[in-house]
Amino acid sequence: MAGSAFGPDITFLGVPRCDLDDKSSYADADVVILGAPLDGGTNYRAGTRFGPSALRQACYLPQDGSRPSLALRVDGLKDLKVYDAGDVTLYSGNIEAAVKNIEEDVYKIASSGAIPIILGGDHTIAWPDHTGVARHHGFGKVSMIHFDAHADTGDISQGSLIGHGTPMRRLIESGALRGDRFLQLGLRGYWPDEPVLEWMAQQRIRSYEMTEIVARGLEDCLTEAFDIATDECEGVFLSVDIDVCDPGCAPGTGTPEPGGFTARQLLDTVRRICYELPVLGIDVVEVSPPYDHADITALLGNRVVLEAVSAIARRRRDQAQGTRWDPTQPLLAGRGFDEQMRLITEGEEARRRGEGGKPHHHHH
Ligand SMILES: [Mn+2]
Repeated sequence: MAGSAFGPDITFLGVPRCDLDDKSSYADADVVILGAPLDGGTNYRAGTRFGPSALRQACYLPQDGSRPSLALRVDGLKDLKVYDAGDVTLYSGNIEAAVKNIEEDVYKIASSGAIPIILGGDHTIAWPDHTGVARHHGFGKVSMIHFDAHADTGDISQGSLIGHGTPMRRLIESGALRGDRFLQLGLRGYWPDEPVLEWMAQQRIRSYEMTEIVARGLEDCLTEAFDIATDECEGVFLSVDIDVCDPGCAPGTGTPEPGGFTARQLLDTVRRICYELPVLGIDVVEVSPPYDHADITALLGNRVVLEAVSAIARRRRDQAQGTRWDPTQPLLAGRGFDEQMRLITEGEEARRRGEGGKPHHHHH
């Protein structure tokens, strides 16, 4: 452990490394990134074992552990203490041991007071990811907002209780997650079947199928979901299956389903959740590099992580300073633009008055 399962041995965009076996190496962490290179839970196309590696490096900028956000005006990777613990030791062919190891590593991070961000891996990992967080904050105390084309609430898949189609049922059965504090957005297509839908209804899950989201508007659905997710819970676990996006925005995934979110919608939504809600854990799953094209899916997954970290940083800054982020603010407002405009305007006025062509560069 404490390294990447598959080379090169890199951290997320160059943030410092920590070792989960050495508590002092992440004692001051706000966020710890953890890779879960598992694809033993897939029922169709595999390849997500290469997800953590791709998510860590998919970017055209230097791997220097710094990413100032144009929109949020914070450097999430620098303003927060962010470490990368490397990949969980696991063998995709031994899924029972794999989920146990993932849960233990996530629990180590959560119990240190840091937010774990787990890079999948197939969606099987949501079971140990949420459980590891709930072991620290309390079973039933961590709601979940889940983005996915698929409900992932199956019971037994191809003879196995553990797989990427069943993690949400395991979480509700164990009591880690309350069914009535489980919000799903982006479902569509032709699965699950009636008996599974009936079980979901009995658990009082709130599932937003794409048609409802389009008819009502994403923002309305989110506002409603936020109220449910924060009721009687310590905080929220955010689980992002990249296949919530349309395959045009995320082709590199195991079970693509046409008709999903745009990349813009997903990034805005992740930003809004991490800015407005107390997020206790995050996973980004189902990025399968062997099926990707031009790194489209890995790039989006990398930006989902960055958007989350940036929004958490901005949330904490605004809470400390009593301010609030304004999404309508022009990019250059407050960045010397006003002074530049004053000089240009002054120069134009001078020209109109016939005082010469050059604007004044001195202050009055
Ligand atoms: Mn899923």
